Amino acid sequence: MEEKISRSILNGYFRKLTDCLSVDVAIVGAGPSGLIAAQKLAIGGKKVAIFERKLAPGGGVWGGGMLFNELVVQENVLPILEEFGICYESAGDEFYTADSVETASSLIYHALKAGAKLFNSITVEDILFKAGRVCGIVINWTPVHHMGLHVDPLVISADAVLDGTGHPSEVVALACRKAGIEINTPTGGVMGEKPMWMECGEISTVENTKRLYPGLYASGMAANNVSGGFRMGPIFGGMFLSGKKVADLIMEDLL
Ligand code: 48F
Repeated sequence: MEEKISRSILNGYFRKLTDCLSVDVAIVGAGPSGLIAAQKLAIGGKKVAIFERKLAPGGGVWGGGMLFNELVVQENVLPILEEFGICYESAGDEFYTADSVETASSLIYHALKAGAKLFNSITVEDILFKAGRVCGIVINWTPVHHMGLHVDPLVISADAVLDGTGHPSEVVALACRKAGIEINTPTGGVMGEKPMWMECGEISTVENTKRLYPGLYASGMAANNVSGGFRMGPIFGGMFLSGKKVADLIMEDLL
């Protein structure tokens, strides 16, 4: 029995990973914008794989605001909450609250149910860059990074790479640094996030969600960091809309 259990796990995992060695869209980071993008792209028929550094996907959703596990959204994203089966309550004015644990688990559940594949405990450490295009990612086990081991990575080919890594915009930052590319921002590089200003941050998160270079996109706080948007904290409407917007852009580009 012991051998069968171990063999089943290995066969199941390697079937999944082998099938994802080449995908339409590789999403780096399973935060809210990446998970929503994954669900929309998978529903749209794209082959999607998400690579998440941590054991638990969900990014900054779980902790709500300062570990109070509630988050706030605006009226215009209630249809997305309803689509994902997330309960909400009116908080007065134009704001609504949702349980952050329910939100995180529902985003994960629906991305996977739509057909996206998720690989956790994997860190994206580089990009694949050929003939003037970002065409994949370079992956390694997160514990390899934590332990500082000298271990060569594996590579995933992708028609589109989405940086959903949150505040540090790790993928775009390393693409600029290592490939020396000029990206679609006013300075041609990563501009850096501005401080907290909720109204502006919510708007700029969506505005800054765009194709930055052939094959390279950013969503959520990564988009804001790249294009110099404001921070917004525990209000999540902009994140949800950013995930939806980037999925639409990628769908159009990959037609
Ligand atoms: O930061 P994060 O939640 O992404 P987001 O979609 O949402 C931001 C909000 O949660 C919050 C906010 C809301 O108003 O400001 O911060 O922009 O999740 C990013 C995920 O990417 C993973 C990281 O562990 C997290 O789960 N990640 C970061 N770098 C890498 C990575 C990497 N190099 N490889 C793999 N995963």
